[in-house]
Amino acid sequence: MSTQLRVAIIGYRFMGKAHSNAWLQARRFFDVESQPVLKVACGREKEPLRAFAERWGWEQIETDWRKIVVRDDIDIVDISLPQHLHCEVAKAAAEAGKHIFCEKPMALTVADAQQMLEAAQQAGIKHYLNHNYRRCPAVRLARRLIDEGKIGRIFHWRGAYQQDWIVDPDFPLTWHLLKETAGSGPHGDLNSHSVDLAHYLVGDIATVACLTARFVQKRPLAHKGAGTFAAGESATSNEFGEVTVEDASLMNVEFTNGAVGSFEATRFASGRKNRNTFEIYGSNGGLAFDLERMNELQYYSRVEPDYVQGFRTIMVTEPSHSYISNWWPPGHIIGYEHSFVHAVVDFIHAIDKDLPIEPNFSDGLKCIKVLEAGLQSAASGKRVDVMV
Ligand code: SOE
Repeated sequence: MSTQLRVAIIGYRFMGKAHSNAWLQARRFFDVESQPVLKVACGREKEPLRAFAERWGWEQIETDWRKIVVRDDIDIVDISLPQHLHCEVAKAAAEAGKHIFCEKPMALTVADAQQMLEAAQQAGIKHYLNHNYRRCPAVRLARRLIDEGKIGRIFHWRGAYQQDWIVDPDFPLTWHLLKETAGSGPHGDLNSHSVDLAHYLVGDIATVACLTARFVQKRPLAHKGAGTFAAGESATSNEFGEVTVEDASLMNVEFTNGAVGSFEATRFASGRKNRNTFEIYGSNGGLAFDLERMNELQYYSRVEPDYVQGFRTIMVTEPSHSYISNWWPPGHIIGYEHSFVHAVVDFIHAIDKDLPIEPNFSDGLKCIKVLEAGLQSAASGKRVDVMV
């Protein structure tokens, strides 16, 4: 018998759209038992919120998130908010017994992330942290090849997450560029994805040595409510404000299994729009992934005869690849939004079958510990042990 899972979404911008689309598409393409119902959308500004709810089919709107998290007719709280708001909302939702689907990065600090995890564990709810790239079929294939021993002992991880949306010094001072709302710059926003992928594919990180840089110190103030990529039209008067996060972060790490790795996160890589890449090198082979070519995985095998060795490009669109058989025939590629649909499908499945889902708040906390150690290292100029 099909049951309903009634969803309340808090936040209606970039991630609000990506999540709404995922809630809508999940059951159209995948066999999940429960039917997600888009019950209520929440945000501070009534008019844009109403337009969002109408476009995406949310039944109701509400401007006070506190009212939403305690409603009896809500099963899931979807936190599509900037990270400085995650902790308070997640704790209240967990205390009210709601399952939580939360955007990354988990929180501003280890202390906040810890509180979120404790609240979720005490309440016994399902908690999912949306590092969506784990659910790209090519990333799933990378994990499968590693699990099958095809890469062997891993020596190297190399992650680089590069964007270029703030190279222009006139790009406005939006919330991503302020410590109070974002916690850090690309180190938290982008490296959180890369660290999560490294945890998933290589293992835990023991020590970090990091350096950060800020290239632009002041920017024109942004219009109230300006979104992430709201360039141009958002830059207001001649008033300027201080950028309080880093613009780039470079981090070297030691994994607990002896592998070593590097992470580069920047919003100043001209020409790189959303280039999330990793390379993994091991005793039996190598792997390389680039989100801008997300349907492909590069694989090199040392086990083959040397006269045919070389990196090959696997088109990850076969029915045997994760999630693909529910979409299109081979070669009919998928995109960014599909990773969100996969996350929602797995989350519903976890609730229906009472199964664990990853990444969850425990994985998120582990990630925040690495990131926080990175910032401490950048401030002190010293290598830092990651808190266990
Ligand atoms: C902005 O830098 C951003 O939207 C991130 O916040 C996302 O997590 C990333 O996937 C794309 O870039």
